[in-house]
Parts: sequence; structure tokens; C-alpha cells
Amino acid sequence: SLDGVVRHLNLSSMLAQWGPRSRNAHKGVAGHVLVVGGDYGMAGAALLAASAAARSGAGLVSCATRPEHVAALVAARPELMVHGVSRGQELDALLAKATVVVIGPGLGQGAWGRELLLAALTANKPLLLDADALNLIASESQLLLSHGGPRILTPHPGEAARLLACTTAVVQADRFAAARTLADRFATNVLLKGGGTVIAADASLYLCSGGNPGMASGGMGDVLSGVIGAFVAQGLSPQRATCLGVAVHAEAADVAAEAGERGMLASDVIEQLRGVINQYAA
Ligand code: NPW
Ligand code: AMP
Ligand code: MG
Repeated sequence: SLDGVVRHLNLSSMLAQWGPRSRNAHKGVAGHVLVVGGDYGMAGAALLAASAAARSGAGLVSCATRPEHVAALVAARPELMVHGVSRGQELDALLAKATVVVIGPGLGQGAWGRELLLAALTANKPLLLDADALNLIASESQLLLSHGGPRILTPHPGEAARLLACTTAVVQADRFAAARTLADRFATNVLLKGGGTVIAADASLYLCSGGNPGMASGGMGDVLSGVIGAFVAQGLSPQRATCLGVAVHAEAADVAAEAGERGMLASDVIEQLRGVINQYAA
């Protein structure tokens, strides 16, 4: 049995360890998250990730997306710095300013997304890979060899199955084994989403028992990416940021679900992030 090997995430103790912001904090010390994604038809995924990063305490949040999407994103969330990019090269100046890069929400798997992923990998910054960034890696795993920094992979069971070249059913039959195998194979922190999120980080396995079926709606995972990115930006190690991010995201979703699970939106979860993150602040 895995009892004793698997640690259960405890939100209040993780937040207590983190402690409050220093009195003379400024946006420069709270880190800069760069979200890359939002191909045609999926602009909202990038907006959700970037908004979640802002609501999770990142000092600055930039978003690189299709030029056609810039105006809509700025209108929806004026705190974001939104850049239209058409080629990978246009990402370089933005990557240089970022503390951490979140890539994948709504990225698509076409030439545009692949080029942006290539650029992001060669920047050697801490990188969170989600959604279509994972799908691109699944079909071209050697792409990861060009990245030198710390990595966090956040697959749902379907994405994990693509990375492992197996079926979703095989992943779900032993979620701990799937997370462990992915972490070993890709030398990363891995979280496997779905009811009872599993995290494989360093030598440890963690389990999050929070969250609810109201989270089975589009955009929920995009929010999680932004939360974890913001925690890395604020100086937490990839492992701590992943564990705290999963616990905060689940708790925010549980608070949002007090108004009902059916019809719960990813945006509703974003609205709860600030209260959850600050609830134990001194
Ligand atoms: P099956 O059928 O069981 O084998 P996809 P996506 C599985 C963007 N989005 N438990 C399941 O597989 C994303 O960011 C944009 C078990 C399911 O059929 C991506 O870039 C939005 N199985 C892109 O869309 C909002 C599970 O995976 C398959 C599971 C495509 O991402 C939506 C579906 O996964 C979305 O975030 C679970 N808990 N969860 C926007 N507003 O712009 C998933 N599966 O085919 O990878 O599609 O996740 O929608
Ligand atoms: P994604 O599929 O990328 O949009 O991610 C979905 C998010 O919602 C992940 O954080 C999942 O762990 C979470 N989620 C989805 N369904 C459930 C569920 N039934 N119980 C708990 N969490 C869930
Ligand atoms: Mg997703």
C-alpha cells in the first residue's frame, strides 16, 4: 500500500509556512509571470490563466497571444500586459523579462503554438507546461531537451495518456504510478489532475483530496496553471508552488461550489482565489 508514502496536502499549514508579504514589498519582488497561449478559438484559456496569476499575487503578469486577441484580453483584465505575437522570435524580449513562463492554455498544436513553445524552451526559465504544450511534447518529446530550467507538468488524464502513449483508462487505473513515471521520464514536478489530484515532486508523492465535480467544466485547468505560475514567481520552489497551487485551487473551487456545483465557472474560482490565499495571513 502507498499509505505513509503519500502525503496529504494541508492548505493551512502550507499557507502558514509561506507567511505574509514583507511591509516594503513592491511589484518587482513579487515576480513576473508570462502566459503563452490563446490560439484562435481559445483566447479565453490564456485570459483565465493570466487572470488567475494576477489574483494569486504575481507582481506583474504578461500574456503573449494571437494579435487578434489583444484588445479583448486588455478589455477583460486591464492589469494584464497583453502582447500580440506571430513568430517565436517575437517572444524573446518577453521571455527575458519573465520570472516564470506558463505555456499551453489554448496554445493549439499548429505551427504557431509549436514555434512559441520552441522559443520558450530555449529561454531556460522556470517553465510550467500545460494543455497543448504537453500535447506537442507528447508527439515530439525531444523538444524538452532544449530546456535547462526547472519544469512543472500539469496534465489531465487525457494529456498524461498522450505523454505515456497509453490509454486514459491505464492512467486512471494507477494514478500514482502514472505521475511517478512522468516525473521520472521528464525530470520534472508533475501533477496529475482529476478528482484526487496526485503530485509527484522530488522523491515524494502528494494527494489533494479537495475540489469537487463542479470543476468538470472548461477552463478550470487553465486557472490552475496561472495560480502555480504566480507562486513560482513569488519565490516558492517548483515543488512547493505546485503543492500550494493545487490546494489553493481546490479550496477556491470548494468555496465557489457553495453556490452550486452545476454551472460553476472557472471565472468563479478565480474570484475566490484572493480570499483563500489571504485567509491565514497574519
Ligand atoms: P477520454 O475521452 O476519457 O479518453 P483534450 P481539452 C480526457 C483549451 N481550452 N478524467 C478525456 O479523455 C485547453 O487549454 C480552452 C478522465 C477527455 O475526452 C487546450 O489548449 C478553453 N479523463 C485545448 O483547449 C476552455 C479525462 O481528456 C479528454 C479527464 C484542448 O484541451 C477549455 C479531453 O482533453 C480548454 O481548457 C479526467 N478528469 N480530463 C477556452 N475557454 O478557451 C480530461 N480527460 O482532448 O486534451 O481537450 O482539455 O479541452
Ligand atoms: P482541465 O481538464 O485542464 O481543465 O483541468 C480540470 C481541473 O479541474 C483540474 O484541476 C482537475 O483536478 C479539476 N477537476 C475536474 N474534475 C474534478 C472532480 N470531479 N473532482 C475534483 N477536481 C476535479
Ligand atoms: Mg486543461
